[in-house]
Amino acid sequence: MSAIEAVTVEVGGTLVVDASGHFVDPDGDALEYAASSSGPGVASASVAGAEVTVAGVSPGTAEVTVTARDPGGLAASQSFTVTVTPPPPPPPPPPPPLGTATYRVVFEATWSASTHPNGFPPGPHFSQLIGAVHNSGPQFWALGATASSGIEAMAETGATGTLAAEVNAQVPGGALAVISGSGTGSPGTATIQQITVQTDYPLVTLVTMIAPSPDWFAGVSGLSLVDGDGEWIDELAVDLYPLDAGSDSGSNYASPNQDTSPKEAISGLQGVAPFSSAPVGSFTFTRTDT
Ligand SMILES: [Ca+2]
Ligand SMILES: [Ca+2]
Repeated sequence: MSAIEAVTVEVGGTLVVDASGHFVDPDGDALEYAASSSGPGVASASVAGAEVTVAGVSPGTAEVTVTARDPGGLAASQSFTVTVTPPPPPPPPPPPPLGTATYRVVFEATWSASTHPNGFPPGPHFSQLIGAVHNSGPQFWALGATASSGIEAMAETGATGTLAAEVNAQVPGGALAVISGSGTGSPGTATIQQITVQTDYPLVTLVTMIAPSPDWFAGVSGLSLVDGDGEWIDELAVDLYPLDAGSDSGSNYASPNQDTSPKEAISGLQGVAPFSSAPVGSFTFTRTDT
């Protein structure tokens, strides 16, 4: 009769020990086997014929005792140690699928004789909305930077073609798409019913000319629609303050064209005459695919 060797099994795993080779009946009688575990919370044991099945339940060690009994009731027992090891770590979760989200964009123009009373002009309006869905590669405008030809044209005349071409030059790789929308009288509202953003293109740039004006505009640059946890933001409202594109030197709403050459840096005009410190409008991005 040979001893049953110690065994090792993972949590959740099983193995089978054949007890028949470890017990011998001198009379050649068939033996009946039973098994019990000293720690069923660590390892359980069950028997089918002479096969003892050991199952790992939780990390630790337990003694499994196997008893063999002959028809006459004579019994013999032996024990073996079962070491239960932790299960292997689960594989890392797969990366999240490439996500998309859709948003409605509402531009609420609030530039008016009551919010900006100093010399408020007749015919106040904002030009057609123009911009891009993009990633951190391209930057279409920034405070302190020099306006591109597209930003200059937008801010001075409301034209959108040059800026759209600048965006399209970044597709694919830097930008996903041009986004555009109607203009509006001010006060007033313009809505872009749907823009689509992607995990790898989560940023929005969107601008509009303050009109009439020399080179003044409002908008956002590289606004992220993803929060700090990497989740799409459900709703994001951004106040818009007047900006100077640095490409025309007119100082009043109705100033004649005075090209600034070389261009100056794009700067903020909040609180700079003729503007008050109030915003000229806001963008509200509302997720529409949830
Ligand atoms: Ca200017
Ligand atoms: Ca100019």
